[in-house]
Formats: sequence, C-alpha cells, structure tokens
Amino acid sequence: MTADPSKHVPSPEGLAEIEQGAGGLAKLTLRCPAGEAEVYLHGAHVTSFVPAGGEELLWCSRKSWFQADKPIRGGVPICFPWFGPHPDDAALPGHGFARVSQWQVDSIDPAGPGLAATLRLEANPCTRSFWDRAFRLVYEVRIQPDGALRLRLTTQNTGSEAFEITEALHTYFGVSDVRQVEITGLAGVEYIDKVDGANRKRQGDEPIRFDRETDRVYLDTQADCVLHDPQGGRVVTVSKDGSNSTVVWNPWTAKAGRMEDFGDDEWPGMVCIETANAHVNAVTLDPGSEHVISTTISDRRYQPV
Ligand code: TA6
Repeated sequence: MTADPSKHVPSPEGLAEIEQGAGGLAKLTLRCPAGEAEVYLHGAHVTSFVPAGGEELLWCSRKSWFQADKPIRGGVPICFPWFGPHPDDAALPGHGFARVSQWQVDSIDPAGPGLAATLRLEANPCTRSFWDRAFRLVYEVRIQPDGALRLRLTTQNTGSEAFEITEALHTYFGVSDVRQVEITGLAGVEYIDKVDGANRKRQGDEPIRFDRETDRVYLDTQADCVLHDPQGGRVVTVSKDGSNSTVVWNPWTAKAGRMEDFGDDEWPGMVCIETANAHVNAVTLDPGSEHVISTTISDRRYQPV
C-alpha cells in the first residue's frame, strides 16, 4: 500500500503520522516526550524504538526487503499463527502470515508523556487461504512514560471451533558485537538446541554467550532476560507476560551468508531475544476466548530515576 504522506492518523496533538516509508510502504511514526517509534502497517512491524535521550535499541538489516509479499528483516516481526516453518506444509509462509499482512490502525492514545497505537488484523480471504480460522489480532505498541516500549498482542478466537497457535514477538536487538555480549535470566532452563539436532539441553548457571550460530528455544519460562552489552554501554531488560518460551538467535557467518535480506557482515551487530509460545508451549483458544502475549523492552540507562 502506498501511503498518502499527508495522511495524519486521527490523534490528539498530532503525535502520530502515517508517511511513506521504505519501499513506499505505509509507516506510522509515533513521537512523544518518552521516545519515538516506527511501525510499518505491513506486518504491524515495529522497525525502530528510541527512548528519550537515548539511542536506537532495535536492529534492522540494511538489506531488508520492504515489499508487500516479504517480511521485513529486523525490528519486531510478529510470528503468528505458527512459529518457524509450518509443521505440515513448508510452502506456507515461515513464521506465519501476520508479518506479511496489511494491518489497520485503530487508534492513537496519548498516555501522559507516553503514547500508544493500536493496530488490528482480522481473518480475511487471504489469511483464510493460509489458515482457515476466524480470528482477530489486536496489537498495541506503547511507548511508556518510563521510556520503555511495551508490545502487546491479543489473539481473539471469533469462530465456533477451538484453534491452536504458536507465536512470537521476534525482537532483533542492536549490539556492539555479539561476541562480547551476555544474556542472563535463563539459568537452569531447558531448551531445544536447533543447531544441534533439536536436542533438549539445559542452560547452566553461566550467562548465554555467543561463539557460533545460536538458535535455542527455551521452554516453560516466564523469566525476564537482560542483554548485557558492555562495549555498547547497554543493559537492556526484556520482560514478558503470557509467554512460556524465549528464543535466542544469532545466525553467525554461514546462515547470514545464505539469507538474501541479511548482509553477510551484519551478524555481529544483532541478537534476537524473542518473547514466544513455541513447540510444547503452544496455546489453544476456545471459541470466544482470547490470549495476550506481551513484551516490555527497556534500556536502564534511559529510564527516569
Ligand atoms: O527465531 C529464530 C528463527 O526461528 C531461526 O531459526 C531463523 O530462521 C529466524 O527465526 C529467522 O527466520 P526468518 O523466517 O525470518 O528468516
């Protein structure tokens, strides 16, 4: 969809604006005293978050596609209604169709020095061609007054039959050098090691460090994670609700080289800490019920004391 750059989303004090972003895709920009964020209506894809007085916390590839039929590489892709390849049909979009669907902006709500945008995706003939279920997704992107970013995805079963989903808010964080960072919070948690035959392992007491391709689905955990990037001076907290899986991923050299929308030399500058419900943590929704998953991202350096 090519946005009309002059189109303002109805919002008090003009805090939000839809303009033409990369590839001519419609981009909603949120600006408030607590920070700034960018959300493409394509996939309701957050591509940028800068807390007030701070620096960009998210990572996007310089080679990302910005096309209606492809996912944006970086930021926070919404993986729904399945995480990873479709379990039965590899021809279906990886990580589901939500991130390659056109979402609608429902509202913009200022919250003191913060600001929130709500976007929506409902079952339509296109989604039904991938997944024949009646659903509504409501996604709130909130810049909180304390300078944190909260992303909240509500799934509603609007049909007459139960369905099962797996999902993720697949957040890409920018780092100085992934070989110098640590992630704490998952000590003792069991995980699926996707780069070692999907074997089940258990995280020790030591922080997660990176010296190779890393792709782990930590299971049955509601823990906060902390990304320590001493070289970049960052300490980023990732907290969550409604999520029992956390995915940690860096493609390293070979996999980065195989991805057309990922620069060969970009892998040291990013790491994914994904708030998810995957594998054994799938979620079943009965007719008329709803499920909420949320993640809150904050850099302690930029939180008002
Ligand atoms: O969350 C990690 C992961 O499942 C990896 O296996 C890798 O495939 C990554 O997602 C990116 O997937 P994508 O479909 O966006 O290339």
